[in-house]
Amino acid sequence: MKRSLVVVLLFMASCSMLNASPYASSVISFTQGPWAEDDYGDPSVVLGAPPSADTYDWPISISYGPWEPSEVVSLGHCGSLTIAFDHQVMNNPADVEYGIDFLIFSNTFFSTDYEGDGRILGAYFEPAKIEVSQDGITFYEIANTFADQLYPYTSSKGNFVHATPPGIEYLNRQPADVEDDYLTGCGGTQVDISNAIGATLDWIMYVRVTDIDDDGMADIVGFADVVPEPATMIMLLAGIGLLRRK
Ligand SMILES: [Ca+2]
Ligand SMILES: [Ca+2]
Ligand SMILES: [Ca+2]
Repeated sequence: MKRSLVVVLLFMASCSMLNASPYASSVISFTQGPWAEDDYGDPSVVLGAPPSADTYDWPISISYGPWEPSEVVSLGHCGSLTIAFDHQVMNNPADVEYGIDFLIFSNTFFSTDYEGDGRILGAYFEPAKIEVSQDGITFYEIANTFADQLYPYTSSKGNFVHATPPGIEYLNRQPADVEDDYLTGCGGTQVDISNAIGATLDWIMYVRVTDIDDDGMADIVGFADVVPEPATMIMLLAGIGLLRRK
């Protein structure tokens, strides 16, 4: 391959990455189930980046989730929300960002022993089923992963586009230590497209979340494509031959 062509291809790849938003760009459909709290019915709050702080400038952390109607939409009992990204969300291989492809942010948080030593005592989960699609018509359920569950997200990492290592323990630990274990990740539900049931998907563009039939009602705050570090991106391009010497 000619070097000039390689440069043009890299330029095009970086341009398309710059133009695309890593966050959900449109709401396709929303059906709120019964029993949702008043005022938490605007699905457009999930578009764009999740909030870093509430309107009183309290930063969002793994023990202080977003809570305002301008930040959170409640699915209600068995309600459903479908969003689209403005680009293909690629299925990262297992050695890139732990294989995680996109994140779903919610208002889940760790409860702490605030009258004692501050350790984490538990977590508030209100799980929603996750489905993915390439065309917005045929959806595939993601196995064993639920929105409004692990991990509560934090704004302390500076961005919302990196995955959190799997299997972080949290009970009886200090919140700051757990956030340290997130490394460059910010939390959120960690979704691997490879866990789609009944399909092998290289990419997706649509995500549907549906509250499951239990006591809790899932709340959603945002969606983010996981963007590999630039060095990893160049390695990926090299791996598929774009950087091969002529
Ligand atoms: Ca993946
Ligand atoms: Ca439920
Ligand atoms: Ca919730």
